Amino acid sequence: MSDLNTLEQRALAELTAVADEDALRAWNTRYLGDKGELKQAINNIKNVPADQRRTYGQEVNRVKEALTAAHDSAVAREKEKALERSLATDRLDVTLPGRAVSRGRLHVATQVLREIYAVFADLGFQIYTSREVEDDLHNFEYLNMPPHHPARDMWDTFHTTTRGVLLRTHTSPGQIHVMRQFKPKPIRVILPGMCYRYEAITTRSEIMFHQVEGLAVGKHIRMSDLKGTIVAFARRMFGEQRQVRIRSSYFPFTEPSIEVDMDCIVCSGKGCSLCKRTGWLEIMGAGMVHPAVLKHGGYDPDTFGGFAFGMGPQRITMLKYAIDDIRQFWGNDLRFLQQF
Ligand code: FA5
Repeated sequence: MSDLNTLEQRALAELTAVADEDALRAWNTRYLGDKGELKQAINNIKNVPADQRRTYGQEVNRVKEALTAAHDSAVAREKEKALERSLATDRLDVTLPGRAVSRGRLHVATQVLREIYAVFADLGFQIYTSREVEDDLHNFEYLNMPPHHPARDMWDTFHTTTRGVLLRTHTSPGQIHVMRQFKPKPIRVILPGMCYRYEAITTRSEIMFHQVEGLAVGKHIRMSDLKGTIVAFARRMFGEQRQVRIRSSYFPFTEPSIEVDMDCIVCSGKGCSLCKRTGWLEIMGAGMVHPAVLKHGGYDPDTFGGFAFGMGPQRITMLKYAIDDIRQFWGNDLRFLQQF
């Protein structure tokens, strides 16, 4: 018992002399730790004569509680001292300007897509989201390209390991989905989305790029409607003075097929390096929907007609901002992206 008393007095005396948090930890290990002196006193209980064990046990508990309480208040005291020290030495200048948080922004591809959506929304077009993984039927066959049709070579295709399943090479297969869903009603939609082509990456060509398809189907749709829509789009997107030129072309799913040029936004037709001295920039492929495609979509080509167009927003963005390399779009270089 007197050993316990001595232990308690010694521990408390040492605790008052403890000067910092390290010393306090050392004290705790020495007296209250797993291998500390108090633990030894508890283990010693088996050597105490049986008739004194109860009193000894009670005394050990009392000493343990006393030391624990003293330790807790020493911890609080040390924390208080540490706070006072830091208040005295660390200074906070609340007048310093804050660090600017850099704000994210929309990718230039998204910005231009949204501009295109706004123009076509004003012209009465709805947005239809079609799928990126397609089957051969929709990407080719229903678009008037049966197996072995030579025009399939116009689109270098990523095939999946499942036969007949591929990544769409253009947004045109969406025409079939939308027609089958809306038939027999008139349609006026744009179909934006990512397309994939297994081709060499160059300054003008990527293996993944956006297209915006347009489709109008109705009973009285004519080539002049297509032309009016294209002119309205070009002027809203690139300036009210824009001139549009139509050239004859070939797509299996339109007849007749055209390609559309717009007078160069830099030189207004005089000839410069952007338009390669021609005065014209190509902006899209288009045409009147082929009767075979209307039929596959569930519309009777004797009653219904339609026009369709397909443009590449990345190429359009390159024209708009004089970007000379399409690889910048998905290169994730912040110096490029932050300019928009
Ligand atoms: C087509 O893909 C047709 N489906 C367009 C169409 C739709 C015609 C409806 C008629 C009726 P084309 O392969 O030319 O056509 O592609 C259309 C546009 O997509 C091009 O003018 C170009 O802007 C863009 N494009 C095509 N390939 C790439 C590529 N590798 N990288 C970036 N843009 C591309």
